[in-house]
Amino acid sequence: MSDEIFPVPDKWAETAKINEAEYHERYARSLTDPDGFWNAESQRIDWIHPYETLKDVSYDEADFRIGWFLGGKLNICANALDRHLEERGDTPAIIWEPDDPETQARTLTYRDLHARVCKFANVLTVNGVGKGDRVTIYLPMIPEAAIAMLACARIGAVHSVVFAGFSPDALAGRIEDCQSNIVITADEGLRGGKPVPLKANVDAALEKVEVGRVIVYRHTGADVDFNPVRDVWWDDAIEVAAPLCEPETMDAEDPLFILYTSGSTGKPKGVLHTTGGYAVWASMTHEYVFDYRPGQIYWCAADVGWVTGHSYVVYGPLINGATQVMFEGVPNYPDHSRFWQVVDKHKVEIFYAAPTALRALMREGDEWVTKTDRSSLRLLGSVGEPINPEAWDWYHRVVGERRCPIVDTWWQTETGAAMITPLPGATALKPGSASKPMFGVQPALVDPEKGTLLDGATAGALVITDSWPGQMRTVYGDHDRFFQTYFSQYPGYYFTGDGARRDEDGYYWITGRIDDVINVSGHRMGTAEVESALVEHPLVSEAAVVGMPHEVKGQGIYAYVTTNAGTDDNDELRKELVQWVRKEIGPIATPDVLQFAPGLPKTRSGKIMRRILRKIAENDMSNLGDTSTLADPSVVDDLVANRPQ
Ligand code: 6R9
Repeated sequence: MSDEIFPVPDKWAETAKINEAEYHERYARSLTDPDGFWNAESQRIDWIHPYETLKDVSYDEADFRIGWFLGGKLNICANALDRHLEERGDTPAIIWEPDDPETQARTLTYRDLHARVCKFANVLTVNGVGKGDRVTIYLPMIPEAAIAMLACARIGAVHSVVFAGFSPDALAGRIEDCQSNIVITADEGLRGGKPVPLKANVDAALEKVEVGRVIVYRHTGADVDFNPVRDVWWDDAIEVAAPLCEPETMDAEDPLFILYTSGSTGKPKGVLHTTGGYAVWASMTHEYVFDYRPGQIYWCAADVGWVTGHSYVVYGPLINGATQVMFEGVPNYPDHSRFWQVVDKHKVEIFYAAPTALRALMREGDEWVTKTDRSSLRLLGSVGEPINPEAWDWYHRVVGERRCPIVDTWWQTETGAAMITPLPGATALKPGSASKPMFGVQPALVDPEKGTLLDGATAGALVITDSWPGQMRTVYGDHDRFFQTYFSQYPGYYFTGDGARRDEDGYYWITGRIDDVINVSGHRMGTAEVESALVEHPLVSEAAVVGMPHEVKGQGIYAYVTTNAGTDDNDELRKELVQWVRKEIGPIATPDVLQFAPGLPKTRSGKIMRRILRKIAENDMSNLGDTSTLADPSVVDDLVANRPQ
């Protein structure tokens, strides 16, 4: 199955914006003539003043700097809204689908969105927010999240969106780190029918750190505490706000947003993106990766609390004048058909989601999908983690009925937007491979120990050898940490933290974070490879594999396996699965320990917390670290209690 190659469907090759020949031609041009290439691509943005110098970058410690489109002036909010008004003011920009299917969907045209953003920008100004100030946004998936972000961008304030699933502690830490003096929140969020006490969380966070103002959007109408000195109701403020707001003239390198992301060590880093390069990068990748043309209905299921929500819910699509679905809910509420019902209801053509959601749905059986229509779907996307060939196959065959290409987009909070990805009209697909670099991106593999560049078909640490416009510019408040984390390990390169394999066709296969590579008897083994083998077994729905200390082999393989609902997790099946992996990959991949796991410890964005799994595998229960950011901390107790001795 995993060897199968899916050629570009004829229809796509003929009609897509970029076909295979064009991909090669433009990619080559982006490297040999960056000035010409980026000058053309930068035209997608309305500049108040054109840039003077394309790029000023050095990865050397002594004169470390990253800058793009220097001297250029723009406003990204004006690019996302104002300039569309004439041509498509009455076209829907956001079709909001609520958590409860019985609740009315809301449609905001570009004109509606523009009017709301202008008013809210004035609300911010009245409440003391100015250019360069940091604004913390702690909102659920409602249009007001996009409105708040765009209002910040309009007046030059720097937004820091904190995912609404994070705890008061996590929120407090992020408010403190970027010293923001204002928080925008809602009374409650709503996910899968359950209220999320956002205002109460903000109140709890503000016992640890102080801010001058909290703006509260009334979403569910719940009764919440209200501090009349500090708190303001969104609606009350809007009612008296002036309707006009001129967009602030921003320098290409003025900060646009901070987004916190966890690293392998230390507290979360405030990844800072600037304005001009990010605008070009988010817009360009959105257009080419999704072959997007205005009028098409696009749905990115990511939360605005993650970078995918920034680049592919807010900035990329809106700069491109897209019509998109914004979804408040979860894939399995009220039942496992929800995603596909939303697709049918709004005639979604382009759908972009994370493998973890797909695997969860796959586990429930095909009928939830097949009983829906889905004939509107033309293109599917995947992001956030390696998509194992079995999930890829299911997505392709069951969800997309073999009609829809899958763009498996590899990128990071740090990279701003998609870096390695198929283009639907240009790239033959190999299930599980993110395939080829985006224009301007130069991936390379280095020997993890020696740091030397590796040629040809090989595996190694994934680095990017030169800058691209949407690259993060610093870790907020800690520029040295920025350099140390990403540029010190392999001097001269940006280190992604991921491992990858490049095959004989030059396709990249991301194998997971480099610290997830297991060295068994001197052989390097990608955890994703073992996981992928396990989930190909018909009874397995999800697997996570980590290294464990092994006296003879150096490292052994510890596999956590979640089986399909209703499966009897007995010793016989355990043996069968161990044999299965042996057979799928080879004796070198034989799991040393296989533990059945009814649930895996995941962050709320769906990433498996391998740190915890490694500790359990090492039998080091004293040091499990912070489990408070997990979607369900109780799964850890279960794993500890049932660890095979
Ligand atoms: C966009 C996003 C980044 C990390 C990245 C990698 C993993 C993301 C992937 C993928 C394999 C893909 N990752 N996309 N791995 N294939 N298509 O997810 O950003 O939350 O910062 O995570 O996610 O390990 O380094 P972020």
